[in-house]
Amino acid sequence: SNTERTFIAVKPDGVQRALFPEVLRRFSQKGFKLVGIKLTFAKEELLREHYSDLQSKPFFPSLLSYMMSGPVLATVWEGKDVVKQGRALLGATNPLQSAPGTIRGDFALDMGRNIIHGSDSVESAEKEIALWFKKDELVSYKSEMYGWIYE
Ligand code: DAT
Ligand code: MG
Repeated sequence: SNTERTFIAVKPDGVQRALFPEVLRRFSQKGFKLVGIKLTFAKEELLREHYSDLQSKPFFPSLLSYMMSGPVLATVWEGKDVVKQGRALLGATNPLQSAPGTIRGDFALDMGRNIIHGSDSVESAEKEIALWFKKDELVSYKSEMYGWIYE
């Protein structure tokens, strides 16, 4: 459906390197609707929940300090197949394996500096949106571009 939602976060390096406008541009121009956005310092407790499936990995401590090294641009996007399409816009987890044309493929080299996060399933998107945003921080509005995006 056209109301599927995903959580996309520009990580601290993406914010500091001024890549966030490029991320917003790519998601917007693909046809997705921005329904939530905020610049925020992620708390350790939130990150432990966000990355709970990775807590036993050796890279977990460095992942947490990376994610707390500066502000994160947290966003929520809505549209057809947005979770899977969003992952395609991001590219592979390892930027060395991300195709040119993807965000990580165009702007990153190291796994621990891969500039952006995207939910990997509709279920994790719902969990992550609830974790990062309060209900009243998400906005409902009619996108004037929808008639030109959807048949
Ligand atoms: P993704 O961010 O593509 O969803 P993930 O959820 O498996 O990937 O891992 C979360 C982040 O953790 C990832 O963006 C970068 C880091 N990471 C994952 N695997 C790693 C590894 N083998 N070595 C170092 N960092 C890793
Ligand atoms: Mg993931």
